[in-house]
Amino acid sequence: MGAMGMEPMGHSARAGAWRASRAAPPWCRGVCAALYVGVSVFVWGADASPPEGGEGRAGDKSTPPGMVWIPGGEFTMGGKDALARENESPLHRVRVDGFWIDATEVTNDEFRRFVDATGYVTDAEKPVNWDELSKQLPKGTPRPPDEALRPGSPVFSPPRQRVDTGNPGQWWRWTAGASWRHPEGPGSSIEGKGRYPVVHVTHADARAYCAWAGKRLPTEAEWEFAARGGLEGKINVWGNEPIDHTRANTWQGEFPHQNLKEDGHALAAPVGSFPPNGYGLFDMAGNVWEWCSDRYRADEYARRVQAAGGAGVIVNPRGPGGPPTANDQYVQRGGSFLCNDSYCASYRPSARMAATGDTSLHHLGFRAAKDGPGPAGEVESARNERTE
Ligand SMILES: [Ca+2]
Repeated sequence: MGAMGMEPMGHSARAGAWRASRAAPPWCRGVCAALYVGVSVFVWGADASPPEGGEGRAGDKSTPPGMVWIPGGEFTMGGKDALARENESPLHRVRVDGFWIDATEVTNDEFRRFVDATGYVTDAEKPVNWDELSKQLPKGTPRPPDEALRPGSPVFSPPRQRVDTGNPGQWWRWTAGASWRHPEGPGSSIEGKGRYPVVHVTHADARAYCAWAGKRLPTEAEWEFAARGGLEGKINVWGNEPIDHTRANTWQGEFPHQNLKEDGHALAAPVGSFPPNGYGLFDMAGNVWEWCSDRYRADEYARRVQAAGGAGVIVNPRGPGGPPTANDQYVQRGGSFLCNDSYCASYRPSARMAATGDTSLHHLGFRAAKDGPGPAGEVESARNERTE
């Protein structure tokens, strides 16, 4: 699901999916169009100039606004519960240094401040330069329809009746004009939604915001450690009790045609609408997916354990190294308002998802992190051994 936040899109990058499907499958119409936007990611990067004073700037001895200090510690990373996927194995011990992390997903209000201050234009708001993009696609790749080259992003568009959940194209619609300002497409807006999580942001967009704010994206290990809230080896961020509508904003009913909205939210919810975890972090389960800094590999855990000689504690893992490429996928965590046990139980803290960095989606946002020192000049703490 990577890109689509659903299983069937699996971990295939949009660009990868496109390349692999010269004869585009039905889902590719619209969804694949999103991949075209990707290349424009590289337009920004270079001229990104972090501001003198961004959100979250604070004296070293104070708490950055909206952030929570996560004391360094050790934990078991990965999952092997009944809903766990292969990419969550093997379980392995990880230690992370202390770090700050946003208590909530970055909101529309916060992102707007960044855009107002910098004039930043997100990738979903940029038209696609086909001449440039075609250089990165197989020779002979046909030019997509003009519609697919207009600025836009995929929007969740539920079918009216039961469908095969193996085909995300049945509920994702490439929507020209969809962006963080217009989450459901033209005609929708974020007026009155300042406290909703920003969505339709690519990995580059998220990094640009972080740079402006004097922050960074969390690593995948930091994210999972923070999500666990001090609990060790639990299935969910609240413990081992199964999910219900009071815990997180996910999907109740039969996905994707029947949304019972028992949790009160058909799509995203204002951040902080559900109880926080043990560290005081909100929406670490559900609501919107959150980008992490790591590049993604399904077998990353096996590789890192092997590299460590099969034993010991992995310290501050940062994901696969090597020179980045346009096809790299980046980790997403936390699941979204579309998660449902029948389909995608990714609200679990160990669940891993990924998409190419050029991906923007209706249910994909982020939260930021920041290095220490912590509240008492703390860089890292003793082990975190709180149990439920
Ligand atoms: Ca919901």
